[in-house]
Amino acid sequence: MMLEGKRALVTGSSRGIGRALALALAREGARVVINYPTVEEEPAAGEVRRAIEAVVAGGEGLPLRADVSRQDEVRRMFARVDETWGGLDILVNNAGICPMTAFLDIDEALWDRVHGVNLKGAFLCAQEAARLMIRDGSGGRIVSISSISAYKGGSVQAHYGPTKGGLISLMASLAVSLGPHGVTCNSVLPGTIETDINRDYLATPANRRDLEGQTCLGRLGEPDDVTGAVLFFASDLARYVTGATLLVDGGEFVKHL
Ligand code: NAD
Ligand code: RM4
Repeated sequence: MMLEGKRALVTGSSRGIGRALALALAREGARVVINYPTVEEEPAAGEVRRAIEAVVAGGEGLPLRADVSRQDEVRRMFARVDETWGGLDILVNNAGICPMTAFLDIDEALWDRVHGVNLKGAFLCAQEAARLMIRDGSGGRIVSISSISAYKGGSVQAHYGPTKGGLISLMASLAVSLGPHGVTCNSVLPGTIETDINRDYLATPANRRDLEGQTCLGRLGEPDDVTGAVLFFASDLARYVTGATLLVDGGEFVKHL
């Protein structure tokens, strides 16, 4: 129970990595906001709440709808969190999209949408979280889910990789601004984790084989493979770590020959 009594919010936690993170934080004793973007996602967010209640005695999940790319919705969500729990200790910027698209086919609207969710969304949420954390003066944790795509290019990710590089840079600047308030800001960089975001891409056997072969461990990741790194940054174990990055990629980045 490393996070007993802590109040956490995981953006985009109705599915995939976010869902695993919400459950992992709850298992460590945190109350968790299960953020989701649309009414269509409401049943999935409700399922995560029930899963938390089922696996954690006294566990509490609070589903809240907000599209993180919209400041009005983000502000409303953080106001609800503050009304309900009187503040926030941990923010995990996890919401993200990656509509795989060849470079020449990426139009302005798609570029803006991907940046709006992945990078602006993290900025908007971090700013609201920081206001509460600074006000309460009890420190805090901001963890952003970046990606190995911050470092490596992709033929169908020219709109996505820059948002993930941008998150590392955003966390660096926030580490500087928020350090004096005892708030740490770090980035987790997953490799390829099987979720809805890459389901279609991985359905092509050659794509799957290629990505599996790029790892040292010889397999793709699953959402639970990412939770340890986030729990580390979210907990007291990482109390002197800020502005850092941690690859969780099965050794994809270091593998050359
Ligand atoms: P996913 O598609 O399963 O989940 C994405 C989640 O984000 C969903 O719950 C979705 O509802 C939510 N979301 C989308 N738009 C949103 C918005 N505007 N506001 C709020 N929530 C929104 O994908 P995933 O793999 O679980 O991705 C989670 C994060 O991990 C993303 O930031 C992704 O870029 C990152 N990531 C994934 C991988 C991977 O291989 N799966 C690798 C590196 C990084
Ligand atoms: C990740 C990484 C993965 C890809 C997902 C969509 O950041 O690039 O390989 O599957 O994005």
